Amino acid sequence: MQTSNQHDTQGAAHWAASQQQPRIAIIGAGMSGIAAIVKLNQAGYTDITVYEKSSRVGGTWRENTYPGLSCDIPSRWYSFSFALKADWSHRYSYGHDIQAYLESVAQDFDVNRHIRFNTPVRALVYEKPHWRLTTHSGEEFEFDIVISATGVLHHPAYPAIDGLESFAGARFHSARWNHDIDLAGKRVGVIGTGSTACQIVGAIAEETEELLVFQRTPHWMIPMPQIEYRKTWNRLMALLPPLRRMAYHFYKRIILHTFSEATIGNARMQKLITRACLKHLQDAVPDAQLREKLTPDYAATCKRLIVCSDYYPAVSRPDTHLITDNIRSIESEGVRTVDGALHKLDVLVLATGFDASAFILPTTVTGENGADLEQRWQGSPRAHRAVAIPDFPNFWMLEGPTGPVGNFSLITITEHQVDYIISMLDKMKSDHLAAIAPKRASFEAYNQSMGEAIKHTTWYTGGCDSWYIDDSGIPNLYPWSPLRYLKDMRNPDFSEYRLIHQ
Ligand code: N01
Repeated sequence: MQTSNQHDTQGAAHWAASQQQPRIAIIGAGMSGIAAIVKLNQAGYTDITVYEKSSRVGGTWRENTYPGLSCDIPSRWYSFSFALKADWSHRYSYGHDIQAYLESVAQDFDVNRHIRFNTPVRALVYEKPHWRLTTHSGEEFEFDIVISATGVLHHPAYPAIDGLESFAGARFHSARWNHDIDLAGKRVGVIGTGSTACQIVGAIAEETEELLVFQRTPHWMIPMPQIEYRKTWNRLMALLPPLRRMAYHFYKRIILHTFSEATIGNARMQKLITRACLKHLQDAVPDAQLREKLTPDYAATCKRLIVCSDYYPAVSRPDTHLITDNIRSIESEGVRTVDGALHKLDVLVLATGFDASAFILPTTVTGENGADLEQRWQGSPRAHRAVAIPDFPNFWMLEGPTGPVGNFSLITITEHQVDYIISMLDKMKSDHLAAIAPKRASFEAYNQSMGEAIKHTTWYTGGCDSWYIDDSGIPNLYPWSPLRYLKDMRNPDFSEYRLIHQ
């Protein structure tokens, strides 16, 4: 087994007792991995090795390359607080611009020197007080701290539809876009009408010969107030860093006080969002019959609210067909719906979402006394404050289960989680601790109070089904204001943790 260069293990009990650098492993070099590297370095924790399965940084923004890919959170806020960019081209950036931003931050902060690219991790085993990390190729390394930065939505969910494999044309998931296929002159089918599908449909409708959109459930949608930034405005942003900071906080405040409030029981905000969505539908879709098909029968914000202006005009085109009969099967020629119709297709796009309960899985994670993470979760991932799990000491998660996700910037959440982890490392250092893990009682009390609070959210009461809901049938989300979460991350309560000296 190998160990980090900087660490002298000879005779040392553990890093905090011997006043050495902790050896930190981070799994994943996406947005949260980059945030962790930069902030840990800034806090003086520099012995960091990042294991990245692919050959580039970027995570979800590297993997998703579908037409129309953009971020429905304004970029002035969807940015690292330590690297506010002046020259975004649009208020809502396109995927390639965000990927370029992540790569430039990685370069500016000399992040890549920590990363082992093309090195997926197979297993993590806690061998008190260290973690043994095994890569897919069988190499083994020892670390003091492990941070999972794998993101939430990275395992494509393929629909369980009979005959999926028998389709004779080109078929691919939205997160595995096949750029070799020219859509011009083709009959293209898109299964799904979530955030991803709406961006794709808006982008490809003009190019395809005919576009068939298979909708199982209509989604609520507000328009995206997109603008292209003027060069003079961006020059001003470059000259005045406080202006960038003001813009960051402006969007943060607006979004946290609108969308987030609506989901956690603010009836007024809920009503406003519903009204804005209905007006969008009325304005953008002239055909009353089509409008009816596109009108959801559950509460707005129950599923993730879609922010998109291109979808309704695209489905209103004469060469686009919204199919609302459920899919019975897929055949070599196309999709057969329950009314018996066969919808012939050349290309089939599966915009059917992701497995949102995997997080770091299928990497096997074994904690104290052989505790197995997958068995522990059993399809219903739970964590303490979304970052830690009892019996898994010194194992931290960024964007872990039951955290605040939704219509706001995950970068802000991640940065606060990194700060929280740094507080834990500082505590280990000052108190010479071998390990920290949440107390089972704290974890259970926290999750129980979340379970009660979730009953007041629209995710629970809104009458929909979504990826927010796990195998237990309960939304796997933070049920209070994200602002409360950010505050809690800034003020760790160490009494919730076992502080382990040996
Ligand atoms: O996936 P989804 P997504 N037969 O799970 C349908 C983030 N994101 O990739 O609604 C027929 O939301 C399913 O139908 P239904 C964002 O967090 C962010 O679109 O379940 N249909 C649904 O319509 C988002 O929430 C941005 O009835 C089937 C669709 O597939 C998350 O990614 C942009 C089916 C899946 O929708 C996931 O969005 C894009 C079946 N068997 C995405 N199975 C930003 O801008 C599934 N469906 C930041």
